[in-house]
Amino acid sequence: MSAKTPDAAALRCADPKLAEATAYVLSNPGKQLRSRLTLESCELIAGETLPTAICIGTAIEWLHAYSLVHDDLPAMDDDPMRRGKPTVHVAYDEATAILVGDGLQAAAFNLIAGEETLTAETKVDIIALISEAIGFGGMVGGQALDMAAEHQTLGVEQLREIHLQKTGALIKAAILAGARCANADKEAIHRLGEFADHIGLAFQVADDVLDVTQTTEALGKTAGKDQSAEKSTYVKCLGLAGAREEAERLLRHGLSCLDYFGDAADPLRATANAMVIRGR
Ligand code: GRG
Repeated sequence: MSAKTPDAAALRCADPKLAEATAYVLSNPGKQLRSRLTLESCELIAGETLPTAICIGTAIEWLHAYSLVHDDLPAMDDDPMRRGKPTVHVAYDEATAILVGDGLQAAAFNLIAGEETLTAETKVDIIALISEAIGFGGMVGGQALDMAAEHQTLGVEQLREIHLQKTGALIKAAILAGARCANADKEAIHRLGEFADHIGLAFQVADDVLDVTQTTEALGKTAGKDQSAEKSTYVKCLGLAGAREEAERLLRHGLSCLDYFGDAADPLRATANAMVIRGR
């Protein structure tokens, strides 16, 4: 079972251009790694994929899509390509891209709020968990720190601080929300949280490596962007071989957190491996 293909019609948007631009984003959903993590983490705890996890995974994908649309804007990364197609501000215009992102963020929380299979208490917990992860102390704050770090060379500890927030927080929320909707106990949440922190960082390190080793065609977004924008990356800090080693070290540590769950965590192990060992 997988997350629902997000359907723009269900978002009830009366403006044809905004509706079309939203459909343009949602019809090209990317790898859907975060919703896969939500479903697998739910399945690990509940022994099956609950419909609730499909709803939460879909909402997480909408939030991720919003972050990419805004990240690509001229005021941020100013990127013309995403998922192999022109970015929203290129295919439409900048105002439309801002509104698509804003609308997707609201729609994601509305989707969870309306989910009938969740109790009110679990909904509030999950909405609190996800909103904290994408806000000032998470994805948005991490994005600001990352932008402020351009033209600098940061150390591994500073990069860790930034990317636990910018990239890691939503990945962690995806994993923990899947476990929370299955009523995971404190120990399971603790183990999954530590797994998530390491996998989120390893994913970012792998992304930095791919930026310098892959073509624009293979990535579906502009290759070499980190260097041209003078981003502070793991490759800049550690060199290519050092960054690869760091990704593997983080992956190993993350996977060790799953030992507690035995074979039941195999799907999560496979996803973690796929997230870090990409395009080599
Ligand atoms: C603008 C609010 C705001 C936040 C932006 C997540 C983010 C913060 C920016 C994305 C920049 C980036 C390329 C980060 C590296 C890790 C990452 C999120 C890669 C893209 O995720 P994938 O590979 O993409 O899962 P797909 O397209 O497969 O969904």
